[in-house]
Amino acid sequence: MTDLKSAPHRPRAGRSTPRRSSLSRALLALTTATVLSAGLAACNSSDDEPAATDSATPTATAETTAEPTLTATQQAACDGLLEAATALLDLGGSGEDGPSNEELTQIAELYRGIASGLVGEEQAAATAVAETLDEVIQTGNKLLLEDESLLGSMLAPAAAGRTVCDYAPVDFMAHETPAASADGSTEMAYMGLPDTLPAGRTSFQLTNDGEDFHEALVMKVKDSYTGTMDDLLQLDDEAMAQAADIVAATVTAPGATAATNVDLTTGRYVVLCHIPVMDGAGPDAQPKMGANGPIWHYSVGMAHEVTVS
Ligand SMILES: [Cu+2]
Repeated sequence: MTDLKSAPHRPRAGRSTPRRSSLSRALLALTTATVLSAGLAACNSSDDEPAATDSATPTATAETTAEPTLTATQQAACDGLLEAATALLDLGGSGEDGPSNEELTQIAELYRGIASGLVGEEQAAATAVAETLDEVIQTGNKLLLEDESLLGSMLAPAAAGRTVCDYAPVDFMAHETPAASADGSTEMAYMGLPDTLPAGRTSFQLTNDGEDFHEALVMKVKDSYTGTMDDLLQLDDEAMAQAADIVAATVTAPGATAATNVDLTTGRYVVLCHIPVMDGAGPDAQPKMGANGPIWHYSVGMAHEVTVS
């Protein structure tokens, strides 16, 4: 198993800025979030077949007429899932010591609201998030924030986005292709992500059929940024954070599936995987380094632009 927790990609540049960029926070969260993937894999029973590519066609078209009949608490939970889409990143912390008690209280309240509108495993997961954050607030033990079961619980309720909230489903896959190149590098790509999507509440579901962890950071490109996606991917983290905002994020272990929900608005989006390519395998593997630092999955193909209209 790839132990990214020990990988030296925690951002340090953020210290020089008063507020950490959302991208830096994403990276911080992912150093812990990837650890949770082992727990997610355990939660996904082996009879969970990865989605076939022909089912990856988004069915996001004729959703406007029939509003689902939801109770008030269900509707509140569905609204909460959109907010929770970036809560994982917020745990990375907005200060040197991680998230403040005020921030933790907000996230706990968010998950309490989600829990009250859901049932079953998704409700239990949301309740577990709120209880764990309460404990962190009471004890000050922020190590609990790195517990893989907490992070798994934070992602699990997102599945209700399509089953309860009826958000338009978009299924895609993280795929690795062993390259023919002499250095044995791997090419990576998302399969099944469309080039265009209609605006509206959308449930992204990522299935990982590779051997490494993969994530989906859904980034809304700012109107002020006019470069191409390839231009964007050349930017360093700070510059990328100036060009685009992370609006949703999820992460999956090999063989697992994870969801995230976002209310898409008109404009350009880039979905990318900001996990480093590892040099070798096993617990001692280190990120493969390029001329400008670690080589990210998005640099070897795991990025896709989606235009929302
Ligand atoms: Cu990846």
